[in-house]
Amino acid sequence: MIYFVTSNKGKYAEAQAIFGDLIQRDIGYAEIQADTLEEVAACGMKEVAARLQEPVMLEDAGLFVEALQGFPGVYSAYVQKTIGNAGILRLMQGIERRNAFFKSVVAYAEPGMQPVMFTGEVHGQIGFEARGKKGFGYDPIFYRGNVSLAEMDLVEKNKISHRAASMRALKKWLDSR
Ligand code: ITT
Repeated sequence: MIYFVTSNKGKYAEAQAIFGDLIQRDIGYAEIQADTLEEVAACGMKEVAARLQEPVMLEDAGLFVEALQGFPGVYSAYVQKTIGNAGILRLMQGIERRNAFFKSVVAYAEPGMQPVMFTGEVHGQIGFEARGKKGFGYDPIFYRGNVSLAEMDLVEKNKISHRAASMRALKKWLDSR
């Protein structure tokens, strides 16, 4: 049984659809200020692995907007909490280049084992308006074609998402041992 350390129910639901058996542990960990999601995840894993005696995974994700030089990137959680989706749409006013991607870095470790990490990305566009009620976070403003991630149900989102890609890679690695 794997413990998924996250405070985010949406993330947990998406991961559970891939792993089946999974236990959410909302125990928190320090998210360091760093330039990459990989550093944030690796540092979080060090802290979590020292506290838990079970197989454990955590995931750090971010939205990278091309015209904003990758912002909010590693600051995605803070930006979502502060200016939110409306703030991103405002920053993008008058900008035609709307390309953006989500990246997910999942870290996994068992007691006494060096952590492993897997990444996934989904590329799309920042829309001109927020649409949809499903998903969470930036989903309503992130589009694939004419459809926002918040208009997709979990099964559809899991066919294409950054998180589904990183977690499927981890699952494949676990299954192949
Ligand atoms: P943790 O407890 O797992 O850290 P979190 O919500 O803080 O939960 P992250 O730091 O990984 O997760 O996420 C950074 C921000 O990006 C946060 O505001 C999320 O809502 C948002 N985000 C992450 N994955 C997303 C997705 O699939 N769709 C939309 N927004 C997403």
